[in-house]
Amino acid sequence: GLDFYMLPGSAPCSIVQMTAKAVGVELNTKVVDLFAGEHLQPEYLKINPQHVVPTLVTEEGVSLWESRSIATYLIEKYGKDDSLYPKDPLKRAIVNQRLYFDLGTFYQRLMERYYPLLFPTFEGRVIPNAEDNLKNAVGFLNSFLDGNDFAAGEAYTVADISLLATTETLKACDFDLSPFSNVVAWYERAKAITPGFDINEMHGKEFRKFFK
Ligand code: GSH
Repeated sequence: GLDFYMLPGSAPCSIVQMTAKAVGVELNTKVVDLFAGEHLQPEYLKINPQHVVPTLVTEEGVSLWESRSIATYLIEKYGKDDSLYPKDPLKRAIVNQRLYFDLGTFYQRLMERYYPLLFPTFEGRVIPNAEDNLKNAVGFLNSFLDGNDFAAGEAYTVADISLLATTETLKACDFDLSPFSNVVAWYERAKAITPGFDINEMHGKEFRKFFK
């Protein structure tokens, strides 16, 4: 299997693991204990100078990071077809929009809302209106799902995998999803067809432990 550096409880790691399952790639999982500072040790910095998980080492020995970038690489390299990440430029653009929304808006706002409560390095970084900003982001996702079964339209793609990982973390924070009925229905629909969804649930459970 490919060496895969990860931390239980990490949504970005979940994205890569679910995608690997979907395309049938074996990962050789190595836990990096961020709380013990393992990611800042010289051995890890050699693998990833940006010292984040997830990181994947390819067959060529090249390190890749940024979860969504790893996920799309795995599909392009190992997928049996392009259904999870369509080659059609417009379809791909919509999938990419959802992926970048997940990275830059949805997960970002989750982080701004909850990380100051959980992690010492984020203490004091309290952002005004963080709760409303997060609710707006979930509202955007809800609107993308208007009349669509999946995040990027009628077909299930890597955008669903990515957004499911963030949504799982949101659930672990006990965020109330019930006002967002499209999101609630999509979560169940997408969960039911996601290979290895138990991995996502494991990450959610681990994230929950960060709340003392
Ligand atoms: N946008 C990145 C992705 O999607 O892969 C986020 C990666 C990230 O921030 N990972 C966190 C980390 O490794 C853990 S979930 N933090 C350690 C550090 O930044 O030093």
